[in-house]
Amino acid sequence: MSVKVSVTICLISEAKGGPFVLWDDLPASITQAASLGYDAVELFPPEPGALDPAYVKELLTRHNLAVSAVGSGAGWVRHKLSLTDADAKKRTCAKNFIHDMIDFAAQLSAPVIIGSMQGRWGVGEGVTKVEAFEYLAEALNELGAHAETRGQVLLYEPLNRYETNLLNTIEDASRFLRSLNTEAVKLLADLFHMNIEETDIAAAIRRGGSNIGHIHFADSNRRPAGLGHMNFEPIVQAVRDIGFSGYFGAEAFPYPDPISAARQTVSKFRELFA
Ligand code: LER
Ligand code: MN
Repeated sequence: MSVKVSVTICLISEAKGGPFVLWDDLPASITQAASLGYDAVELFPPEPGALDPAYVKELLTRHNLAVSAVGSGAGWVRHKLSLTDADAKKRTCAKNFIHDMIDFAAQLSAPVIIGSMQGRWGVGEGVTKVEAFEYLAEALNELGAHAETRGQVLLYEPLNRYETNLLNTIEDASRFLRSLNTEAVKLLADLFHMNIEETDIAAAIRRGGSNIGHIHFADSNRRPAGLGHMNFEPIVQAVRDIGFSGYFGAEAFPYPDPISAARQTVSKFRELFA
């Protein structure tokens, strides 16, 4: 099995300006992804019930595409729901949102990503570090077990320090995942966050090893791969060395425009994995 490439399609109007390649129009974006030679699309729906899975499946089948992953970021950007909220009711709403997103994604044979919904700890948040990690562990244990009943894993994404103070590196996140009582939670290694937080991105990928379930593919400046100063060759070698056979999901700014960004990414991917 070889590494595959997917492209993000964002359907969340509140996320405008975010690092997603294709936007708004699902059928047109799926047609574009297929015509550019992508293997899959990564979907960011505004709600778990926003899309009819049968309709999405029909579009995908027509274009011979898979879904690489489904993002849960709408829970944060639309509803300000976080798994580490001080308020127990809001934590339950956050878990329910992701639970329902897992059910939606499973119908498309895809895992769900927990990124911005992980939240943060601090005085301003009304949550101590110990409490936040307790809440996060409890949520990942429950949601990981739920994903497993749907034949899926759950993808936990370490983010850079400007987005969370929970877990910023692959090593810290790997250690945390080992403390859970489920093995269904895997890591999402986002090269943009790693470029900020890791000492050596390739070494971090080797350390993450088989715990890495998905990779977000962007350059150092979060522009499409090839438009920044990321040194991709050692990263690609590390990905090969760990036997990764998942997706490089293009999560980058639509720079200079969505179609050019999608074209640039797929051409850089083909060059790197030729
Ligand atoms: C989500 O995949 C991500 O990387 C976050 O930075 C989005 O806020
Ligand atoms: Mn990401």
